Amino acid sequence: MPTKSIGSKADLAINGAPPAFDEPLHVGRPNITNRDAFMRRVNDVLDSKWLTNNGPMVQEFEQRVANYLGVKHCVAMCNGTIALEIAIRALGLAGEVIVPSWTFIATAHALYWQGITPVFADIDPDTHNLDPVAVRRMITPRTTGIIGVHLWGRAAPIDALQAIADEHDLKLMFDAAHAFGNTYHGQTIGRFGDCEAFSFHATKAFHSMEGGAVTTDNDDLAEAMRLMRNFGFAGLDDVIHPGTNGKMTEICAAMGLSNLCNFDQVRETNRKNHAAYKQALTGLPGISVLDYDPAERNNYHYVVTQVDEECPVSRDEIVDTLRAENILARRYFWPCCHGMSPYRDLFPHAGLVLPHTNETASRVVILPNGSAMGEKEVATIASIFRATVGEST
Ligand code: T4K
Repeated sequence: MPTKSIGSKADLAINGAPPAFDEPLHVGRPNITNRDAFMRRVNDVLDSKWLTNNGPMVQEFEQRVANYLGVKHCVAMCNGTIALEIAIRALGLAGEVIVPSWTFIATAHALYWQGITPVFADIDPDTHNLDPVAVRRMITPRTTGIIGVHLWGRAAPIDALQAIADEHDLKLMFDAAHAFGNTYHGQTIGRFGDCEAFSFHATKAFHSMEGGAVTTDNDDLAEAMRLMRNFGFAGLDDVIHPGTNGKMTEICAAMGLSNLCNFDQVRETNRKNHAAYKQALTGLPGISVLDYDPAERNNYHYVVTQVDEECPVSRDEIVDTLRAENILARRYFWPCCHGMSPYRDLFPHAGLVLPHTNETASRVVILPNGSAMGEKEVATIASIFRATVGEST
């Protein structure tokens, strides 16, 4: 609950006043949706003495997620990064793969970790997703694939990327870490490209504490990934494939199953908070809240505000002001992958072909959402914005 009302700059913690919240408000505070159902499942797991290795909870989780997404296979993994890595390996990607730089570092690392060069293509500043024209420009004889990212859960330009992949005989996969339950042209994300990789990290709209999955309609690909996540074991004492340990635990699957039942509630809470933010922040000079297409289904997990030139204060001043109030706003994903190690040293000139990435990512602030948030919290955050930009409240 907020602890003060804010009428002017003098009321701001950054100017010496007490913070607006005693407890920090996080971006990505986990939604704990159904504690009793989860605890019942935990007891079942403990009673069964089957804790991991493709147990009954994981199998049920895979089936339910596949049904929910309308895809043939869901291959559950221990986290989203391993899901990306296993998908990349199962698709046989090598050489260079085109990715956006404006994404969580795991998208690039999943390639680099396997000796593959991530080649960063620019984004469309309106959609925040890969610009297909920029993708074409980055294709070389070493390119083997494209990884589109559905940033903030808004679908990448799937059809255009598929056309490029078909034309150049490239693999196409998606990092769908943000997009659980969302649609593209009315079809649930999870079946596009060769496969899609999800993260079910605690901070995601739908989570299993730690977890991830690759979804696909391709039987052979799913089979290869199932082997890879279990060291390549096809049976007792029988390894037929190089593999790793990417297995989801039974307790994580239990958390995922209880959260899946309540996912629609989480989505509705997020939608209401997003609408409240939108209404409260609209009209402030140089501040806008990114829209979600009302014709699609969205999880509204990320409240993305953009701070433009007309705003009298900078993006970073806004972040510092909010953090002083105990509102832990985030500059996702700054300074983008090409600004972080090892990529900033390997490709010191990458930024030259990423003007929209640099410009747009430097203007974004992500605000808290989820079940820890409600009308009062959103109203207080809006009053902090108003005082910061010098509007009377
Ligand atoms: N691709 C994309 C596009 C992704 O966004 C991600 C992950 C991946 C791939 C990889 O998936 P995973 O391997 O992670 O499954 C967080 C998450 O750790 C990361 O999963 C997520 N993206 C990214 C967008 O956000 P950080 O470094 O910002 O997380 P952190 O630890 O600062 O947590 C965020 C806030 O939530 C903090 O204020 C603390 C709070 N928090 C966090 C946890 C874990 C809690 O209150 N409770 C908790 O249990 O990366």
